Amino acid sequence: TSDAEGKKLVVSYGDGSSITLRRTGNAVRHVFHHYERREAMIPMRDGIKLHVVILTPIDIPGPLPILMQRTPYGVDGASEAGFFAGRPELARDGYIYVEADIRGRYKSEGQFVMCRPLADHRDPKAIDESTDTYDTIAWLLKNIPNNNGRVGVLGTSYPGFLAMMAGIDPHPAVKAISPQAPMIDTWMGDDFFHNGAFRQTYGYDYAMGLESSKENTDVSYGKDADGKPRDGFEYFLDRGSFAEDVKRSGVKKELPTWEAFLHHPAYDNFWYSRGVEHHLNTVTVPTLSVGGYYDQEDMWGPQEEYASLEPHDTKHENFLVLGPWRHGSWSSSSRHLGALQYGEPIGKEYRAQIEAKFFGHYLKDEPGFDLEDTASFQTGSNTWHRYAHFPPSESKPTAFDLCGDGSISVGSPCAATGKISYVSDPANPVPYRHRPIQPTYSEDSQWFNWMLEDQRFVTGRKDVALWKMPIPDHDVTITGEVIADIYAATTGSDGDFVAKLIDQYPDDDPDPTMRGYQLMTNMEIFRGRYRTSFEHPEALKPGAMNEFKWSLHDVDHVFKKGHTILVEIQSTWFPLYDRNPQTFVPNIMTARPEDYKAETISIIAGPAHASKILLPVMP
Ligand code: PG9
Repeated sequence: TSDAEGKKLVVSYGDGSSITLRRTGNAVRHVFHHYERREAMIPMRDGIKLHVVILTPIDIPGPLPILMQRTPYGVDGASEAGFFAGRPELARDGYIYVEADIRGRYKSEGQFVMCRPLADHRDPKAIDESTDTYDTIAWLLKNIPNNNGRVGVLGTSYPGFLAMMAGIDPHPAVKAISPQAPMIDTWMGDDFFHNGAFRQTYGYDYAMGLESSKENTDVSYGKDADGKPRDGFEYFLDRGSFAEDVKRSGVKKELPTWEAFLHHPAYDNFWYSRGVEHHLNTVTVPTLSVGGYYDQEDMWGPQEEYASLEPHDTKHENFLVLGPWRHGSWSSSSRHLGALQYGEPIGKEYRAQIEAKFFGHYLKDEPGFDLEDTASFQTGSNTWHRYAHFPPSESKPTAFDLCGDGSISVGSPCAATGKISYVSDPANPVPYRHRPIQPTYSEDSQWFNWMLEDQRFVTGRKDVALWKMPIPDHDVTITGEVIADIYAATTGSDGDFVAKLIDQYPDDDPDPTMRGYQLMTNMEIFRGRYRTSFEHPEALKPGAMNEFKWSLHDVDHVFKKGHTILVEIQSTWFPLYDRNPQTFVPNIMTARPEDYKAETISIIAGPAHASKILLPVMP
């Protein structure tokens, strides 16, 4: 409702509460309180000054806690409307809000280092994102009047990683952190590599966007002969290796992260030192990790973070929320993601029932936070579930054997043994989504929802092996980690394996848009050369059978009666991942055109070597 002049707008919520928005000039400011905005340059322990924007509500008596977000993406335009747009529940509750430019970005001084590794904190002069957070908080507590001495840190993605950094050797005022889609290890499973396979488009685009200047830079693949934006599939196929991408990019200056990709293709100390999971055993700050099952960038990070914190969580203050979200989409109140329908606004439910109450509890002693450990929105059944631990103890890893005739066998060995073979040709790789492919963050990009693409666009290709299991008479619920355990041989001396678990909807599904839809629930790649060590890759022996075992990460899904479980294995996923030449070379980043060869891959079906997918089946 609004008042007579339309200057005051009252928004009433179903739960009896309401907020007031005021109109200034012609615009209704989407604010819940009146804020004073100020900026500051805060000196760090090494003398470098970092820029912050501070928003203090002036219509709440206080004292109030501080809620902080640190970011590489620029805070200059930060306003109450901007920050709180995606978090109206926190806005309504009233906090002193601080947004900070990290070292070397936008208005902050110093040198930006991508995913800066932790320094040795015994050295009082050493700096990193953890010490910068510490020094910022020490200054804020002294300089913001009427704060209550408690600080919460939250953020999504790069800021999620920074929120985690706030919890490592934290300032004592840090009482709660919420790393949301944090990148935890960009070589193992987040933005830049997965199990050693290089995320070619993302690595190229993101480093160019962030390191070309202090502010974000747009990336373009140029135009084709008709003047249309060039298809990224062709752009990267034409160039070949990543070294050629760099050479032909037109970028004159050396981008540190491109250099890192070129010179550190394996999991050496460069990447190990950036792996946050190696530093989580001393964290005691209450932590709410949030992740999306369909997060196209940092799906692995929150799962790994929770799992690494869990063994040391003696006070039971390590919490996890998982849902079928893409990167950060819990800030939306949508009832669907692509073709996937939730039926309810699950982002809003998470924010109101969990996020706002988590910070209310730890920063203001408010009642209402009742999450024991994990909340997950289960797909298929479209229901929220709460678990005392993730995965829940009732879920049992169950072998779904991949048989020689394309069937799947559970509980007894495959009747049809043998193998399924396909030829994988790096000159004709399997696209990871419909073409044309635009730069990651460009206007027409479909990057955000590729994990939900109907896989019918590649199922049926000769280089995609397929297994099927109809579910005739009862639902199958899987909650926990999915693992691929494959025995395979290749005629080459290197190779990639991509495993995809798919829920195929029936042809008579009540929702016409979902008839026959092939929805991936889990998917992951493994680069063969890292079979025995991520640090020291080794050639595969042509023709020899080897076991390849890798995680397809967490799931919470019901395959409904009448649906079909599909498993697909393929050896290219382009240009999301660079092509494996299938000939062992010391560094794939610099592979020559003649190294790329078509090879035959065979997936073995028992009896002694049963290739399988392990599914966490619930009773
Ligand atoms: N996914 C982005 C990112 C995080 C960390 C490292 C590199 C990229 C982001 O959305 O911030």
